[in-house]
Amino acid sequence: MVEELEESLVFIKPDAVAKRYVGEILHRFEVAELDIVQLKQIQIDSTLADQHYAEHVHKSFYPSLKDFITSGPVVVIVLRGNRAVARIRALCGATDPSEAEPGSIRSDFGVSMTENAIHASDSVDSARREIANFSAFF
Ligand code: FUP
Repeated sequence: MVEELEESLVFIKPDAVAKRYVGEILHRFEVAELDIVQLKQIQIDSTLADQHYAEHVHKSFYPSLKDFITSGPVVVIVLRGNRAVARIRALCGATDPSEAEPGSIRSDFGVSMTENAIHASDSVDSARREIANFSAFF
């Protein structure tokens, strides 16, 4: 199969950082032979939250999502590897932890639709946009 080197923007959300799951989650990416290009613990502010979740800002759940995502530090990571975007999404599992595949990050560490442990880009185009949004913080 042809090598498709991709980058993805991932962040470990405040719930998982607070519960000290960062090391375990990073280990899963390293075992999957994904390379860490950038890694930093930051606080997402109001502007960055609105930029990152631009497609959700007018939805009813957004105020509580924004409160949560700005409530504590997140660990932002740019990962690179063969077919990284889809492989990382598979490692994360479905958005709702109760529906996420057993053994996936959200199944193991998420607690609700909002407190679901991790974000990962859903396409190569999203990854480009999201990496640009976060680049000032690296
Ligand atoms: P995903 O791509 O899996 O992160 O999921 P979505 O793009 O559908 O959702 C973006 C974020 O909104 C997710 F982190 C979950 C959150 N969300 C809620 O908090 N409540 C909802 O009802 C739907 C999504």
